[in-house]
Amino acid sequence: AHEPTTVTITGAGGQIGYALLFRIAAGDMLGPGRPVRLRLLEIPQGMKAAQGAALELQDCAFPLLHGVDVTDDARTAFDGTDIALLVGARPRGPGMERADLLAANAGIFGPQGAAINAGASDAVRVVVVGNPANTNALIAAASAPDVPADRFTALTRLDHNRAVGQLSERLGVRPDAIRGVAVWGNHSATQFPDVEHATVGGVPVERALADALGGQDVATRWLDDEFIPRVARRGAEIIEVRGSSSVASAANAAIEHVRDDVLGTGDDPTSAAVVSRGEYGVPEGLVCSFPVLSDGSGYRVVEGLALDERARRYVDASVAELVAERDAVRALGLV
Ligand code: NAX
Repeated sequence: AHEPTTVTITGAGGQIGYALLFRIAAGDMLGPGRPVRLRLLEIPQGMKAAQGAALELQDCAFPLLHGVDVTDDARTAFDGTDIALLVGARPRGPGMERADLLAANAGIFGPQGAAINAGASDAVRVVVVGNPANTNALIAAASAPDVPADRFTALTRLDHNRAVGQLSERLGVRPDAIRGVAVWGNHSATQFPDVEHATVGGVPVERALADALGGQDVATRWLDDEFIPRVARRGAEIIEVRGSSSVASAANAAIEHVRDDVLGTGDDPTSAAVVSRGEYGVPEGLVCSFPVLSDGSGYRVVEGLALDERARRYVDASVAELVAERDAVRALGLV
């Protein structure tokens, strides 16, 4: 039998927190054989919501749940933690400039990185969900000098799943027939959801699209003018239609991100933002989304894929945005 895994969730009193907690406690993230201990971190204003969720967790009587602690102290929340999901973040307020947003979030992710550095388990894995996710992860990693940087990742699995969902609908196939989709770059409107190496039922997606849509040119136009913008702006579409941001789909993606990181992807790549080691010419140290595999010991970038000129343009544009964000937090002395 496994010892309980300690899982810390920040922003646990928020919307995504509420969608995450019950699924993690039910075993959806680490599997049916792994008990969990939950640590819920909130700010004072969010404590009641987190405490209420803790009461409801008790009322589920989940057999895998070995305890829930609610705290507004980061050191307590991350003490001995094995897996940290950093969800709570400062949203962009009216009139807030990008530098203000980055600085406000550095004020959250810097101290949380330091608390992880001080007390987390030696094997800790961290995923940042709160936006701007990539740069928040960069700041957290920079604030945790004793933790290997590759333990810090940021969530682009929702973008990945959105891309698979769009292809599945367009091609009239089940999502699990599609493999090899990759999301590159920043979790933002500049991201590049890439199908160049993707297959559907073993056939290249680009060929299947050309067959379905009536030619290579039509397929490329659909990718450039409909697919990529729709995936990249899906968050805004959800807000328009639902009247509220993505919650259950974001929680689902975070659970799949951690599950695949910890239990392994098998030979089916997914997408995650990881600390670049210079792969594909992405500057070292940036937290950038790539196609990744994990054998259970953490995500590694899938190397050696050919990027044509069109793909290179998309990747470069999103990486340029990541560089600008990094330079902005550097200029503020935050990394
Ligand atoms: P909510 O506003 O519902 O919840 C956020 C919670 O975080 C609040 O309860 C707040 O009190 C808490 N919080 C704020 N600062 C904190 C701190 N320093 N320590 C601990 N808790 C703190 O937002 P929600 O809808 O749950 O979204 C959370 C974050 O996820 C946002 O930053 C959002 O932009 C981001 N998202 C990221 C996605 C991704 O794919 N990477 C997709 C979904 C989502 O948009």
